[in-house]
Amino acid sequence: MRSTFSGLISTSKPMNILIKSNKNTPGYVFDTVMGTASDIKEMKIRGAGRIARAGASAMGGFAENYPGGSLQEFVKDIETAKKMLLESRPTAVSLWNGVQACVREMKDARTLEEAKGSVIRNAELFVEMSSNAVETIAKIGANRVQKGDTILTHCNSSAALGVIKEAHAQGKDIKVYATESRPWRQGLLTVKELSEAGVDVTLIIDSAVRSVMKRTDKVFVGADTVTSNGAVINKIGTSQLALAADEARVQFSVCTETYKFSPMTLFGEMVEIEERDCEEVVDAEALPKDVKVYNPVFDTTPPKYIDAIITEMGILSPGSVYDVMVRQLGGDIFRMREIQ
Ligand code: RUB
Repeated sequence: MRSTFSGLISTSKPMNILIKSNKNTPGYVFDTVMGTASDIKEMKIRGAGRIARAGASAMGGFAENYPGGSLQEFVKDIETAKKMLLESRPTAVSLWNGVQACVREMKDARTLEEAKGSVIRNAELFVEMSSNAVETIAKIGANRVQKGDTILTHCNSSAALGVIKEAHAQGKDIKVYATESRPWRQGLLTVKELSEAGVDVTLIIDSAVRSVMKRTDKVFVGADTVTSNGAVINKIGTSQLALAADEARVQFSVCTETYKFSPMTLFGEMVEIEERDCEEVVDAEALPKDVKVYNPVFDTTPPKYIDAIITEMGILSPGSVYDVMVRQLGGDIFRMREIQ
């Protein structure tokens, strides 16, 4: 699969992918879920928040268009729909949490209509909660930005860009360096979005990070996953930014919705780092046959390099992630294994 910039979706708005139709076969409702799953797989929908909202919307659409039958059939079919979506980017905890949020009340449903209603309601609630969280993070994070700050960001995170755009809208006269983010070059989306918002933005290649760190006041990045010990998994290269920021005594902040906190890590599970096709890095024909290509798309930044985790619940230290996770999961915490 070749990657193209034009294949990337740049919208930060919640995606409405509910498809209405007069067709009434269960197979048809699976088509819409499959469409979303394949858009996620092919990176047409990307970014942790967007894939979570797209996954939840697809679940809501599935329930809304489900043509009839019994509650048992629906329960079975929605499991299949869930699986299709989760397999599209199997390491994404945001997607897991978004999809799981839709089915959290299914066990209480006594009829098909109740089950469908609960999935539709919870999908809408998730999309709304997730979009509101990004806005709240923008406001809280912008308070950390001072007039005249130079900011460095990586990849294309709606949460991090929300902070930057809000600081700009508050007239803080900021400058931004944005990394290209090889191999998919999501940085091109970032510079486009920031330039459209009127921000003074400069694109740099990934290897220029240490060089521009001298001129940087603050780093804001997003997160794909946050572990119970406060480590952050984000686009490959994020940990290099964190190391360079640490060396230069530059504040390193992670902007993330709390649903990216991974409950599985409480139980000692490691976060699996997605590896993608080597063709995304280089055309295989350009290489001698015995050369291998390794293409991990995320990396882990240890908590000691993170100054702040900016969430919709306020600014956290990496050390308080565990408390937030436990508080959010409440009595369900020891049942996580059963509901996976
Ligand atoms: C995107 C990426 C983003 C996070 C957070 O990787 O690493 O920083 O997903 O994004 P990819 P957001 O392009 O491979 O999905 O803040 O929008 O959720």
